[in-house]
Amino acid sequence: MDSITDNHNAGLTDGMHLMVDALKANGVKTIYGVVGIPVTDLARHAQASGIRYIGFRHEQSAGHAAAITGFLTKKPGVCLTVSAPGFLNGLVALAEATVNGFPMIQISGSSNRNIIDLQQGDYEGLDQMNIAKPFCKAAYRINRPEDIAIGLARAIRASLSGRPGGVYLDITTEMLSMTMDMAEAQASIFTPIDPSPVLSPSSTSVNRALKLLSNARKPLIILGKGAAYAQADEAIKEFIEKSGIPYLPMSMAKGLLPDDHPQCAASARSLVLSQADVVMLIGARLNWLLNHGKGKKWNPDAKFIQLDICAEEMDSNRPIDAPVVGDIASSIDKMICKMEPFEISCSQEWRRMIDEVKKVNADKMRIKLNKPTSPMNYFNALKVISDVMSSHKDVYIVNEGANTLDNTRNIINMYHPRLRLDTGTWGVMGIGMGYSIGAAVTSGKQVLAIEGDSAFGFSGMDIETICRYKLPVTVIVFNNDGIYRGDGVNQGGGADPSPTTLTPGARYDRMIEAFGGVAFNATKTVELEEALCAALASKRPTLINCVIDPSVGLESGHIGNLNPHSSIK
Ligand code: ADP
Ligand code: TZD
Ligand code: MG
Repeated sequence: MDSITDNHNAGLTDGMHLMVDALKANGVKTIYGVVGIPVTDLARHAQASGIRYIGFRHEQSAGHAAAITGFLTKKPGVCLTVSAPGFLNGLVALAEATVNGFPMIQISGSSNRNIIDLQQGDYEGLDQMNIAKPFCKAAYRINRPEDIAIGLARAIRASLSGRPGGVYLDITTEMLSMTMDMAEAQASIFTPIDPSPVLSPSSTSVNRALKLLSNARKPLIILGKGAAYAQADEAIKEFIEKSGIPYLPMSMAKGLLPDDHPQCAASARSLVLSQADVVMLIGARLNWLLNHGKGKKWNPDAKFIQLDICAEEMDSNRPIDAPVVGDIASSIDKMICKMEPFEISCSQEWRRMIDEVKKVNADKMRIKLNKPTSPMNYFNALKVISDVMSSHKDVYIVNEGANTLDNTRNIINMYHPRLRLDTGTWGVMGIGMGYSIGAAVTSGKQVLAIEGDSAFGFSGMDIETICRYKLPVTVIVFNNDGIYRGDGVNQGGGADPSPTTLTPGARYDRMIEAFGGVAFNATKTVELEEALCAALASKRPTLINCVIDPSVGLESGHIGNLNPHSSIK
């Protein structure tokens, strides 16, 4: 008989059991993590209690899986890590979730407080809660089992309310084994009421916004991933269609309305940014991704309306003429209700201008997509993928890299909300396998990850996780032998490869064979098409090594202008 059973027999429970009971009572269905001291038994017990436990090869991927679960479900995804290094590995994902506005909770085991606080050198000893604080929305430590329910409620509420984000929850080794009366413990469990309360904007702010919009000659709506997160899809569509205003989807808002919608201005981006006179941002920040709303890409006289739940976001980069602070569902509903007397519409002339540019750009793109090359380039490879995916519109697309990211975003149309998951606000590498696993586990649907060869390397080992859990994930590695390109030169003339060079001719497909997955090596478009069709039909874990010309990528993809320009060469 083990000590846990002993405790149960004595009418006692302990911190570890109570933590699992509280998670379960709060509707946590999945925990993503890596086990070790002091949380191995917690994961075992979670699994025994009916919570799905997905064990990863690296905590960063587990954290990304939790973050994307939060984005997709509007409930915090949960990631479990061990102390010190495990905690630190997960912290990158927690910080990214916070920057992206995705609700997640990183629960980490930690060492004994008395040793930590006197810096006496415990096993994996680190003052984790204080380290986590600057990287997340909130950080809490639970020191006693009787505080578990409150600690978890605080974490859930902090992750979901206002602008969502990452929360750190520290559970100490000693707390996990402290005992408590079973009946009292059960009575302490509760679920927080209304953790992400409706925030209705003031009528004054809505009227101000509608008035501004009614005076616009060249209005534009920009949809961001906050709009996607809000799940107000029908209302957003209604407002856009009733108003007739063209819209630009930010990367993860693609598909909120289908990319082939007549009002979509994605392929006339430069025109609409440089000419729009009133811009309405819905769940999108004026950060670097929109050139901070100023500079030569923008009409200097443009006026801005911003719909956001976060009041302090207003005026962060430039003055906002009509701030509408509220949750997007309430804000859009109110705008629809009040729009009629304002006679919001869009001039045919503005729409025609946009349509003309769209047509010119589509013609230019068609030429690039249809030009055969050997080896393949980004365009003809993505043409194949785009054609195949047009009959698999409900498949998630996970996407990272530089050229691989930018070209995929432009070429692969999305038709449904929240199916495109990518590098997000920081534009970082490493989300690939974590987001793929999180999306597959949460939705039960198929995922296609389109990965640069460098990008894939950041989380590639977790293809073992994909194979172990038999997830319907296909990974295409755009293998151009390097970061941006594979033809870099060592400028010192030595034998070492250049800083951007990766192993030439690497066979990433062989990696998945080690774990029982399906492997393809595609050197021609016809091989790529066959491989992708087979992968989607089989739903088995598959990796396609897609050989791309090493000499066709752009330095930093479409953001080469952000590289510092050294005056000394
Ligand atoms: P993108 O990168 O797609 O432009 P951002 O991440 O910059 O989008 O912006 C998302 C914005 O959406 C954030 O400012 C966030 O506060 C806001 N937001 C998130 N959820 C909601 C919501 N439910 N209601 C209103 N605003 C929201
Ligand atoms: N490290 C992290 C965590 N994030 C980053 N964004 C980078 C490094 C720098 N970086 C980029 O911004 S893109 C990229 C790196 C390393 C990889 C680009 O190469 P790729 O894609 O093979 O993934 P392409 O198709 O060759 O451009
Ligand atoms: Mg590459």
